[in-house]
Amino acid sequence: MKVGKTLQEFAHRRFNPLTGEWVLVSPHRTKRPWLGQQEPAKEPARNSYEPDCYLCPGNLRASGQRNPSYTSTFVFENDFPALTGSSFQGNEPFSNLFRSEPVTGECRVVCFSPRHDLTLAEMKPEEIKRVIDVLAEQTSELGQRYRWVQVFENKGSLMGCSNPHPHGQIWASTSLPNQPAKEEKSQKNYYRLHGKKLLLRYGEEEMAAGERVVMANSDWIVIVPFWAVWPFETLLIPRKAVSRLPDLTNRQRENLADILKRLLTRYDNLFQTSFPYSMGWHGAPFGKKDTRFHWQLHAHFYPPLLRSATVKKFMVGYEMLAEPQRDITPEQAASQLRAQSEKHYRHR
Ligand code: H2U
Ligand code: ZN
Repeated sequence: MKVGKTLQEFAHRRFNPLTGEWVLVSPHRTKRPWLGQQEPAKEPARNSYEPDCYLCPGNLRASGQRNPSYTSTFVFENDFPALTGSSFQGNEPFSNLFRSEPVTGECRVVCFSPRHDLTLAEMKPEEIKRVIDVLAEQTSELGQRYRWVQVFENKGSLMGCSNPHPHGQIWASTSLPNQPAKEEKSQKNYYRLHGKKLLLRYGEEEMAAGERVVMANSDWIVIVPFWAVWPFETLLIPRKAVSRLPDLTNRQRENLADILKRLLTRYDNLFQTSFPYSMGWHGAPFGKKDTRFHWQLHAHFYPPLLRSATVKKFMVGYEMLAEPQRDITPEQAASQLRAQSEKHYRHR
């Protein structure tokens, strides 16, 4: 669906069919003056190896364990896991207003490569493909024991990432967390009503409209979703029905590496900075009930930056107390991302 002129000019709300939540869009406000904080852009030159980094090959971690001299993607058990193999047993005191439940799980850290200075955007497609293969293997292994496997990356100090060595994380849990629980419900309902996956249909409609599409290849599409909350938020979806990372064919993985590299390069070029974000994969939950028919694999990218390498969007005030709000429209954000080169600014 292409938006009419009114949605580019007047305040309105947009609905997110995945979560059932609304976002307030205020395009008329994009010209308001900005007197907020201008943090200085700091882009320290990085070495390919850092003796003090707990993720570099051969180095000591906080736990006292030493990393092997790894030469490609390396996974280890998080030394400070948020989920562990044990929780309480039996019943805690329970009432409608005081509910708790046990949860067990596992947390792992994934070093994308031995190089301390190499983000996914600057890795070779075949190296990114290796990361994808590892994430798929991990998902299928942990999915045998856990209901939900959350693969994510927290990138940049702005997002609270503690170490610049490019890495992702995997948290697996016996319970279905809030966000996937909402998406599970919506995708299941949509499939029941329409006999088709919600995000498959959505991707097709976005391809036809074009105005929110950032890029596509034969297997993947990247969209600034109609209901995006973060200024340059994107949604990455396979163009055919796929439920989980391990279900991707070799060809789809190669094309994923291609589109990831191109997307992340555009992100870096937008404000000429190593673009911070939180991103993560959502695939069909595991367990007894088969969720694969209605669930379409996808990744969300949530970058905090608004108008420069230092000016970010704050989710405060109205967002915390009422609902998310944005000024620039998703259509404007998509067009800005489309205007970026796919050659990385650091290599020009
Ligand atoms: P960030 O991606 O948010 O920076 O977190 C890095 C993770 O690495 C964090 O979950 C783990 C932390 O617990 N970590 C280790 O497992 N071992 C260490 O020696 C330090 C950090
Ligand atoms: Zn390192």
